[in-house]
This record gives sequence, structure tokens and C-alpha cells, in this order.
Amino acid sequence: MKMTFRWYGKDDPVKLEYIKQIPGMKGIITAIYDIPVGEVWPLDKIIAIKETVEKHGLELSGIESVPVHEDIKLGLPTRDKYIDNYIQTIRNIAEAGINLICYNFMPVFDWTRSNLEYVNEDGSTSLIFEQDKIKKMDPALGELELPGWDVSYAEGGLGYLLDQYKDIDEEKLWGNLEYFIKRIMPVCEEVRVKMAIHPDDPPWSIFGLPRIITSYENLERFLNIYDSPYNGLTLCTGSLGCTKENDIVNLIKYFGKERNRIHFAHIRNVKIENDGSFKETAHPTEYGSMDMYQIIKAYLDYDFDGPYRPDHGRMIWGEKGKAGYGLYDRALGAVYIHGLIEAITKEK
Ligand code: DNO
Repeated sequence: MKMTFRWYGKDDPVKLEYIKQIPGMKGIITAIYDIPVGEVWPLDKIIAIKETVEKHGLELSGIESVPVHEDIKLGLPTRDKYIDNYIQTIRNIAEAGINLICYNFMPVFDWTRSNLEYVNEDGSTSLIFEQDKIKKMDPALGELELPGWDVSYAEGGLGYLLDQYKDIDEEKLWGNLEYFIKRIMPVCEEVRVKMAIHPDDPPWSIFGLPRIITSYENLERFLNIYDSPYNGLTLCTGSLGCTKENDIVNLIKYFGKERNRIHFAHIRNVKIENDGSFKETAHPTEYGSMDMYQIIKAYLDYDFDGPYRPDHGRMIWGEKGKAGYGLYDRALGAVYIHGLIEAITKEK
């Protein structure tokens, strides 16, 4: 298992120098943030980022994310143009010597929470999803202050976009995903880029929008769209794990050990409440609903050698920064996971 860390580029207050100082750190997961969704990522820009990362003694272990244009998810006639662009971006990423892309197929909103700064008893702050608050929100009224989704929609654009999804149910979304996967996969196989779809977060429909990358059955259905070692998963413990219906350890055993389709591991802990709410906690097992020991053990059991990264952290020690993506708590998470890996490996 290779320890990596998500870095948001040169404007990230978490500097590459700091990341490199985390014990066990090997690689960076990043993206290009100033290219509009749907445009081709130029080769020289990808190479420049890779060189910056390497100058800091780290490797560029993968891209998270190359976003999928909404027209592709909607299945509009313009999708072919955007898929052509996506394919060119895959080719450019491959040419720069990078072989892993994380992406998602969530309509409109990526990860969704009701509060980014929930104050815990110890004064730290966490990302939290409160079911009752989310149920009362109506994004079409422009009253959303949620993270994880693109705030760049032009005014009125979000309402228009949501309207376009009115006719898209889960089956249509599956069809559009299938169309996309069947077009990109032959190229991924040719240039040897592993695609790792990120599960929906949370893994259920929100605001009436369909969500399909949610469960064992749906992950299986997804992989069967195109059975290839290049068509794989980002197994995110926190996203899939915020419902008790997903047994994370068994998902790793099946999709990892048996199928060899987990290309990237996102590792974090969440505390699930009975009403469907959940809170993001510190990484160690005792704070949340995930059994981190069993999770790491399941990966080591088949010698998973892909990248993993600690995921969302709390804000601690007065740190200000991008919600979920500060330095301190993620670094604690990384070293905790590193410790589990050492212990479990020695036990073997
Ligand atoms: C949340 C992340 C996601 C992820 C995308 C992948 O913090 O794990 O935003 O990057 O869903 O496309």
C-alpha cells in the first residue's frame, strides 16, 4: 500500500514541503484546477505539475479528478464532443507517465454535507451530514451553501441544470454511464490508464437526483459494463461506509482480493447515526463506525500495492483551510494508517 496525499495545487495552503514531511509519504494525488470542465487538459500543464511534485521528492501517483461534463451524464447530443475531449485528456495524462484517474458520475453535486464546521466537544470541527437539514433544502431556490459542488454555475444555471435532470432516472443514468465507459475504455486499455470511479457520497439519492454508484450490487453492475482491469474503483470507506448497508471489509475482500478492481483506496472514518445522518471523525477506529484495523487487514491480505490516501480530516489546532483538507488531521490519519500497516504486516 502506497501512502499518498491529496494536494490542491500551488494555491493549496498545505504545501508540498509539508506533505513530504509526513512520515511514510510517497505520492501526491492532484488535478488541474484552472481548466473548465469538459476541456482538454494540455500535456504541458500535466507535465509541469508532475515535475513540481517530483522536485519535492514525491511521485505523482494519480489524478483526482478529471470531472465528467454534465452533458455526458445527461446523455445530450453534445456528449460526444466532451467524451472526445475526455479521451484526449486520458491520452495526455498517459503520455505524462501517470496511470490512474479517479472520477465520479454523480449528477450535479459531488460530496454533500449540511455543515462544514460542526463544532465537536473538543473544539475541533468536522464535516457533517444532517438528514433533516438536507431534506429541507431546495437547491433550485439557490439556498445551498454546500461544499463539494461546483459553485461556478452561472446565475440561474443551477436551476436550469436541475431541470434537465427531471427526466433522468437511475436507469437512464446507467445508460449514460455505460455509453461513456464503452467509449473511453478501449483507449484506457491502449494507453494503460486505470480508471477508478469514486462512489457517490452519500450513496443515496439527494435532492431528487439519481445516484447509482452506491452499493455492492451497483458496483458489481458497474464493473460488468466493461470487464477490464482498467475499469475499476476508488474504494472510499467514508462514502460507502456512511450507510450500514455497505459492509466495507467484505467489499474490499470481494472487489479487491477476488476481482482485483480496487485501484485507489480512500481511507477515513465516519460515525453513522440512526436517522441517516453521519459525522466525519478522526481516523482511528474508536471514533467512528469503521473498523480501520479490519479494513487495512483486508487490503494487506492480498498485498494491495496501489495508492491509498487519508481522506477528509477534522480541523484541529486552530488550522484554517479547505474544509476536510487541512494538513494536521489528515497527517495524523496518514500516520495512524501507516502504523496499522506496520503492525499487521509484522503479524503476518
Ligand atoms: C471528496 C472526494 C471526492 C472525489 C470525487 C472524485 O473529498 O473524495 O470529491 O474527489 O468524487 O471525482
